[in-house]
Amino acid sequence: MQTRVFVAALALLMVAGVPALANHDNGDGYESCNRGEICLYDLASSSRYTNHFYWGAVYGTHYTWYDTVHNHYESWPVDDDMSAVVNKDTTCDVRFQDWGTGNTWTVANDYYWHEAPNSINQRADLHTRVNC
Ligand SMILES: [Ca+2]
Ligand SMILES: [Ca+2]
Repeated sequence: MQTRVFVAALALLMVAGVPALANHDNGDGYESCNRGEICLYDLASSSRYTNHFYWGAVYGTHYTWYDTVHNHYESWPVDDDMSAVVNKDTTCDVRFQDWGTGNTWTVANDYYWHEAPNSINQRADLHTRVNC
């Protein structure tokens, strides 16, 4: 029964043009980067491939990029692939970390587009909310 309700809700979401919830935390579920969301981007020069979060996350295999042009999730992971971020968290900065090098990168919740520096570009394994 619960499965049936879930499938019906999912179908409704898809009809409404809202991305399917394929990952654990996708912010508000809309393609636009909205207030409260930490918005990650695959490319430094384009917002086409994105993933949005309300909370901290360890990426692992849990998150893949959402293609805002073709409206579906791609197969390639966010893990070790983030190149830009817009932080619209209401209270916190966001800190990215690469386990391999130990490098971190902290981004203020200033609503601006930030390209990842070389030290962490395409290397981040997680992000946490800091300075709240
Ligand atoms: Ca969103
Ligand atoms: Ca890494």
